[in-house]
Amino acid sequence: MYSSIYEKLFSDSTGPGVFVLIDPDKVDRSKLEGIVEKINSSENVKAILVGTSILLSDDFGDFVSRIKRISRYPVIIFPGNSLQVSKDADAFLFLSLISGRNPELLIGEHVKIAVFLKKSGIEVIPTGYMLVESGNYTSVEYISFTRPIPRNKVDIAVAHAVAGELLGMKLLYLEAGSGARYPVPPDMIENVVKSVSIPVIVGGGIRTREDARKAIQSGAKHVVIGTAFEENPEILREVL
Ligand code: 1GP
Repeated sequence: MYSSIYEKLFSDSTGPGVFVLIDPDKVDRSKLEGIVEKINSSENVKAILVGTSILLSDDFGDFVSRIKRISRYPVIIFPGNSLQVSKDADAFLFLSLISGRNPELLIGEHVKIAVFLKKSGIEVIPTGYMLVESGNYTSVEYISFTRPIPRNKVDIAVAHAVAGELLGMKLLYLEAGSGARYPVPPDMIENVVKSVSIPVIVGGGIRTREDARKAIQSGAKHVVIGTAFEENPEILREVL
């Protein structure tokens, strides 16, 4: 029915949903299948993202295959660095941290894995990744050596989003960072969504039904939820 994961997730006929983030640095391996079963039991989910800021374990490929084996949803790599690749995933977010000015995260890490990705045949989704000030100092800000876009600078966010679209990105990810104190402000989401014709997903600090609904009502195609799911898997049932 759909020719790609991208089309399945982002076509006009696809309603809003949740991308659940599974962080390999946080998961007890003996509980992995149980976690995926929990995700499978929610109708609100659209995809599973797998990724982390650092990667402290040496089993990333096996970790992705174990999820893929039983997931009813597409499994998409959301890589914190070029070590996080696997042919077993359904798709790969080829992230450029366009809110920052760190060349490694604009082109350097990409060069390291581009040939592998192309040969692997995995579906690659070029994604403009935009870090937004979150009220606390997040891992992604520390690890990436970049400053987030100030929360009240909607015009700056819009300019970055449009630049990303014109550079050929197929998706924008507005990110407050895992464990953010505040999620991305609704007016920023709304203005970014209005300014581009590519889909926008939003994550970081989304903990409640209200947070998720605000993001969706502001035009986010899907929301990304990590920490709140780790703390309470039942959130998936009630979040949208
Ligand atoms: C992080 O946006 C994701 O990259 C998820 O953030 O852990 O705060 O839900 P949370």
